[in-house]
Amino acid sequence: MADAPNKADCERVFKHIDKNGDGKVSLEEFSDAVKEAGATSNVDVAAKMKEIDKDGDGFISLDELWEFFSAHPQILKEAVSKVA
Ligand SMILES: [Ca+2]
Ligand SMILES: [Ca+2]
Repeated sequence: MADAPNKADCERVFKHIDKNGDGKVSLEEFSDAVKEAGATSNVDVAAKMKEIDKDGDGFISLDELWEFFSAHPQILKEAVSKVA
């Protein structure tokens, strides 16, 4: 599968989104990332965050982001092209 999501790509995107480098993505950081991706108009950021934040601690971990990108490889591809 040429389009299979790649964990190294996921890590790059995660590091890019995690602006303060504390190893987790807050709602604020996530919201900035969504804005940066230009998808502001009809994205409910808080709802999306809840969808990705499986354990509900209010932060997105690398594992949680990876799980999301595994299910949505096309979004990972777009994200990688933006941080590259
Ligand atoms: Ca952070
Ligand atoms: Ca979490």
